[in-house]
Amino acid sequence: MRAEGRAGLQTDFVLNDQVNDYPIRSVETVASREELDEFVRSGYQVRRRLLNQQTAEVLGAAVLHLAQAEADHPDAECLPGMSSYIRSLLEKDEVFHPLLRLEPVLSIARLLLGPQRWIDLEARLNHAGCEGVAVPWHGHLPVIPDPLPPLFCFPHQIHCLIYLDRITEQEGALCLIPGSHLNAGLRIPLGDQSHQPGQVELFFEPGDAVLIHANLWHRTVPSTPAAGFRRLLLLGYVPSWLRADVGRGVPPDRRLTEKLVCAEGTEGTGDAGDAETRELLGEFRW
Ligand SMILES: O=C(O)CCC(=O)C(=O)O
Ligand SMILES: [Fe+2]
Repeated sequence: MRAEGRAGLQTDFVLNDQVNDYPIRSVETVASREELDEFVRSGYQVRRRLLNQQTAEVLGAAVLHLAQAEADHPDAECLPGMSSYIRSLLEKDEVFHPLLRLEPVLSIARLLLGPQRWIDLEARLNHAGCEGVAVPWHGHLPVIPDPLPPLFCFPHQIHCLIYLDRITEQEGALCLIPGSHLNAGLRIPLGDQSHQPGQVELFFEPGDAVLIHANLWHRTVPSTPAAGFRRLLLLGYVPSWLRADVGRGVPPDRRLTEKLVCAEGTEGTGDAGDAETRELLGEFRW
């Protein structure tokens, strides 16, 4: 990698890609060097008015529409009437496509993580008027082994949370522990919603966003009965080589591994095979 003009926040990355004649990928951002350094240290960066109010409204309506359309699907990830996750948004509504090149988030992600990224876009929705809806303390990529293997690929990702509704005390703050993305030894028990030393509480207007390192510990404060909708988009900037599908070559007539994913003798019943087999076949859930 050759880094040039760092003060001007343009970096020319030369890729060690023989096949493509060692191409240069230039990345330029409006974010300042101080902002980037601070993000690396703290693991988060708030970006107010990333989207304008009208765009937030349009995207919020699209998220609600998809949540309603999927609610009765057997694989829907929803607690009926409370909250839901909607995955693969880029495949479900073209209104989300402009987010592929959302700046300055894309250039920040490329400068800090490397230029070759793909974008995973998901949404979360909490329904209005529901008391006690919260996400306890968690990080997004809990895959760090101890001891750390010498060639371990550290799960550095940036996740951009874009709020499409106003988030006040009623909907519940987003709480973060600055610097916790660098503390793999921090172990908060599952379901913990307690106040943690040094936690920061954030509230948002529609269109505001926060970038977090995927392993920054965060949670939401439980909603009150007066809560409005809480809709947010989650953009994940994932290394382009990190994918379960190869995306080329002759596709199989039948996916024979589906047999392995189903437990022996129970194929087609929906029972899953053992966790190690599923992991070896590319499954990852948290
Ligand atoms: O609702 C929020 O503000 C954050 C939700 C969250 O952390 C998640 O869905 O992983
Ligand atoms: Fe989260």
